[in-house]
Amino acid sequence: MTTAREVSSLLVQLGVDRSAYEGGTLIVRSPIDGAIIGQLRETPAAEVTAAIGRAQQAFLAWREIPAPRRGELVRLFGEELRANKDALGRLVTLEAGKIVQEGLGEVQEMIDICDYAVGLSRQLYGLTIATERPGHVMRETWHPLGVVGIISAFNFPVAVWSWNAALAFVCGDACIWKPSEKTPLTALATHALFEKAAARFGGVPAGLSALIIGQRDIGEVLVDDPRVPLISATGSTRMGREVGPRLAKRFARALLELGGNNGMIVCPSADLDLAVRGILFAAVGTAGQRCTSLRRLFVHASVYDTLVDRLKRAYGSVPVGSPLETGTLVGPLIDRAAYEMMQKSLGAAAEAGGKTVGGDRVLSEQFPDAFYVRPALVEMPSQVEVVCHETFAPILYVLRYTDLADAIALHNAVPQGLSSSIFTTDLREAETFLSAAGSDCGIVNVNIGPSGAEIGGAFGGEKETGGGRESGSDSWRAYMRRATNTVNYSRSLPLAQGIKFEVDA
Ligand code: UN1
Repeated sequence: MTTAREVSSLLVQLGVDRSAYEGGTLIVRSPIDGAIIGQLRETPAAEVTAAIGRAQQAFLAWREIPAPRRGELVRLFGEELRANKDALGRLVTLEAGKIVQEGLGEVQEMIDICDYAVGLSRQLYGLTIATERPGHVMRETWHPLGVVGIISAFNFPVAVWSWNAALAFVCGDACIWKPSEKTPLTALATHALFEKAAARFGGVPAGLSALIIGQRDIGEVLVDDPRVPLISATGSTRMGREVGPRLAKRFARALLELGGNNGMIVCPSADLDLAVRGILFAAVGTAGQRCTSLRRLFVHASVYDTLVDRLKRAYGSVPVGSPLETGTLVGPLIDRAAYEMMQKSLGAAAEAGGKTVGGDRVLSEQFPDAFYVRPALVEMPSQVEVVCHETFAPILYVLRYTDLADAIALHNAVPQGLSSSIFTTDLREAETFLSAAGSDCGIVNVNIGPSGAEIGGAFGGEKETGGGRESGSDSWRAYMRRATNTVNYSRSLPLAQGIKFEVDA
């Protein structure tokens, strides 16, 4: 079956109407073979504005529904995802190019966050705080926030929306989703499943969740609308630099998940078998197109030759090919532009003295319109400029170190701060890396690569990564507004700070 035929049959199976992806102006190609797999109708700006209006109305009703009941909607959505995991996972593979295992993993991540959000729907709690005044109580309450705009990227085309939306719905918010223009088909399918869940729930206010399809200009309509108090945007630092100031201008909240340039330190005591596996999954998995992909490897001089030789062998033999084939571990890059960026960075690295293994295009005869590459391992003499950039491709820069403090300093000397890891069996080294003086990232791991985070923890990072946190822990607070309440149940009116302010009246 051609990719286009299979995509169409999966979309129909998942409940998407053909009119949504045929005959429109937004052309979508599969990175597997470059074939056109969808022509979507784009949402005009006026319809985006109308959708925001409907979402705002839906929010007013939804916020009154008890949170555990709101959780029921998310539970039903989780059921739809469980029942359709194979189909949606395969569609992720066809549209985003990740291997089937990772397509399925992405849907599993959606199921996991639904389960998490259902539990959370009974745990949206605030604090009770001691007050300085007799006969008073002070507490914090958390209330639904409003319409949440979600802008997602091609590499996690459906999971990122779910991390946001599952929490936002239980928190009492409405959502408007602008998926990447490279991967709108998986968004159509996900939203169709959500609508099935909403129909089973019964009584979901119309417009509680909307999907808008198109380019950056409709994203801007969402970002600039004063009825949208929070924008959660995942993508490049360049995108974040556009979105952040626009939100700041109208004092809206930003939850930004931007670039990563994730590093790993391999210490003398490291278990090298584990390290090789951890490095491989993190650096070449998803063809290096995760924001948590491993891009910089600092190896202690005493294990450098052994580890790098093993990595070179692994890089030479890791199966690259169609992500639909069993056994493939590295699928295609998303498009030609990604391939060209990769080659440009490899050129810059070579000019700076880098020695590269791999990086070349493969399978171009079989797939002339798709971009498969052998992952690149680049031994660098130092952390030059190109190493400090995020190139969204399977390039791993390797640097040698002798002193852990120097390695940590180099590790932190990049503008991004998403994820990081250390491989060591020495408690002192591990704890140093985890300490205040260690990694400056939002995610810091020991004996695990930087990618593949579970949903239970807060996900996000520092510096140019944008500072947002989504998914687990207390990330839900971003989707609610906090009210501090002081209640006086006494018969007098003492003022805070002991202020006397009396009148005879
Ligand atoms: C992303 O690449 O945008 O940690 C997110 C991971 C995934 C999330 C990646 N859970 O690799």
